[in-house]
Amino acid sequence: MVRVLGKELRLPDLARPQAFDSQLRSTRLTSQLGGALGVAFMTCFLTGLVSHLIQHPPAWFSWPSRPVGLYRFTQGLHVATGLACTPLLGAKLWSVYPRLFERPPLRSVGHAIERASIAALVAGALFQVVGGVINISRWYGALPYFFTVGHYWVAWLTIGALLTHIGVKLGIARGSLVRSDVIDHKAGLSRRGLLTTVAAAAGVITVATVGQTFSPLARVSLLAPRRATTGPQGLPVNKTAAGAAVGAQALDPSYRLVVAGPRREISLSLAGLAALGQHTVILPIACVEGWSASGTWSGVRLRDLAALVGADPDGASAEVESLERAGRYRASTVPPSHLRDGLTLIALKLNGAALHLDHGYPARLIAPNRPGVLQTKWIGRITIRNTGEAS
Ligand SMILES: Nc1nc2c(c(=O)[nH]1)N[C@H]1C(S)=C(S)[C@@H](COP(=O)(O)O)O[C@H]1N2
Ligand SMILES: [Mo]
Repeated sequence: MVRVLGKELRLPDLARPQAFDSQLRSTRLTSQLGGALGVAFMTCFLTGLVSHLIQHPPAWFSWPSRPVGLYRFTQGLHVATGLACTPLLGAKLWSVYPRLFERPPLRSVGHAIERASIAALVAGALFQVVGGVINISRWYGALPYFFTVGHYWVAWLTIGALLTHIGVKLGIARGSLVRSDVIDHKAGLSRRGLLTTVAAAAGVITVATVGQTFSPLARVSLLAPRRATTGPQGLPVNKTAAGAAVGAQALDPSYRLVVAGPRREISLSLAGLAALGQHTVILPIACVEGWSASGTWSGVRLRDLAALVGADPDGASAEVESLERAGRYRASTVPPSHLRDGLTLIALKLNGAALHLDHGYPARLIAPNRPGVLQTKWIGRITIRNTGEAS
């Protein structure tokens, strides 16, 4: 015997439609849950798409460098709405549980499409949430696919299934939302009670996550593996210098930053970099995994380096390469929108001291409104090209 939602059940009963029977089930409840899930899902999908486009920009796409914290917000929202889908999806599935046992299972082609879309939707949603949580927990080995590629394509599949499902159900849902069903619920939870519980669960999950980016909530953030203030110099570390195998080269006194441009190539020692005009900016690192943390960075403006090598500071892009030999995030491209922005620095200092080795010593990129994966650490070489696109 097990107790489920206040009822005594024998395990074999769970596979029967009566298993979780409840007076609360109604088309209206399912529609209300569906509406909330639809909003959370769409928000999650669109913010995820933005993040993908920034990292793999097609020719038509450009992302501005201001407001500086926009990506921090959209990506925080992506992770929070994704996690909030879990209780919503659970409740919605519960609300239609008996219908999974309908006979005949497929009545018509339309019915078959409808059921297939639900199966794809549920499978896709679970895949995304489970994969996302595993990725945030940095348990990368547990995933049999490369996370960002799988996550991206399954997102399209799932959203396709969602749109099919909405197309099929919209009429029914609309009708049920304007009408109010009469349910007799003398005992147990009311529909409002159930919806409040689900909303509370989604809220708790959100709070438990956003603390990794919003420090007043950090202490209650159980689902946030990274605290915004832990790590050297008060900032979390994603990949360490040891993990990237760059320690020896980064600490070598003969280190030079090579900057190549249309007119010349220069090679700067740390003293040479320090002799150039220094600027200080306050900018966040906003990791795709949802955590973010602000730091005070000082260093040389990338646009000043562009001018030094004969590129147009207002119409050039830069390829920034790490000393790291392999590794997916060893290089990034700075588009003209970010290169021309005076907040984009080759940072030498963080929070008043020389960069910690794990934060990218001797020099790292820090730019406004940009995912953490593109803030390249331990820079060895920068190649700047004119694009002909001036502001
Ligand atoms: N060369 C290199 N730079 C890198 C990475 C990396 O793996 N290699 N990781 C990136 C990621 S995913 C993030 S979130 C930020 C984190 O910067 P931090 O460790 O200084 O907080 O660094 C970025 N820069
Ligand atoms: Mo990251």
